[in-house]
Amino acid sequence: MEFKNLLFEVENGVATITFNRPKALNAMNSETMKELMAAVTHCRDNDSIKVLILTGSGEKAFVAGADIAEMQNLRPKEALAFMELGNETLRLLETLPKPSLAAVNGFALGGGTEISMACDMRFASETARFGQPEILIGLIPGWGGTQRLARLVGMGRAKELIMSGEMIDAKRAYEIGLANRVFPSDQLLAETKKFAVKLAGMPGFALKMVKHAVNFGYDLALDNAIRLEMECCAQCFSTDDQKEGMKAFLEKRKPTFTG
Ligand code: CO8
Repeated sequence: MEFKNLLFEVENGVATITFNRPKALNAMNSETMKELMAAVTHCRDNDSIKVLILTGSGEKAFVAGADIAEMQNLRPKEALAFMELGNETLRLLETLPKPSLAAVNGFALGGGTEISMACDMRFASETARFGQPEILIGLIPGWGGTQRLARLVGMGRAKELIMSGEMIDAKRAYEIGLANRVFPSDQLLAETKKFAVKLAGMPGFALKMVKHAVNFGYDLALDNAIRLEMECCAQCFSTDDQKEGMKAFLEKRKPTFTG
């Protein structure tokens, strides 16, 4: 797929979307957000793509937020339309029925942290910086930051970050559960791809069920959430991969999953 502000490649069942506006530190304007929606839709609809990685081009930034130049003169109604575009895209990403990994290679600020939080996991370089600095320009997060950050790191830490606008480094992000893993900068993409290829070889339907149960169970009452988990687990028993996985275990050999 060809885009103006994104690079897109697929290798070994892993699609990599690279935000590519390095002069603006990969800030998200509406054009880039529309391209992201098209790229994620393609990943959803293409069975040969098993896992998605999002990263940023250049040394410095994953995504330094929504494009402030584009936003500065918006009226509330226009701002709302930009928020709806962003949130529709991030919800599509969050509910993608396959795993998604953010390889955070530098600044992930405002909309950048928000995009990373719509992914299933965040792998960070040692030079990564996370933050929700909207307050410093008279705003609050608008692409789900108040909600996803609180769910990931707890309300107190989310309010601390959002109210102060302070950035945190990769080490702190790891400590509070925002980053899953931290790597030296020159190893980030290779390590993320290695992990993605590992997931690409796993039983795809079971991965889809993991994601569905965690995402949609999270906001349910515990009894209903456990019922949802049971239904997801039961459905795995209708797959070839479950038969193969258990047969291989009993025959003491490695399984060959077909997805
Ligand atoms: N938007 C537009 N341009 C940007 C952005 C951005 N978010 N971030 C950086 N740039 C541009 C700079 O303007 C500069 O351009 P130029 O070279 O033409 O002057 C270039 O990128 C390089 O940036 P700096 O010179 O500032 O680089 P530094 O190394 O000095 O600083 C920082 C790097 C700290 C990342 C700094 O650029 C910065 O603070 N950027 C803004 C971060 C920010 O506030 N992000 C949040 C934006 S708001 C948001 O994301 C809300 C999302 C949802 C709301 C939707 C509402 C409608």
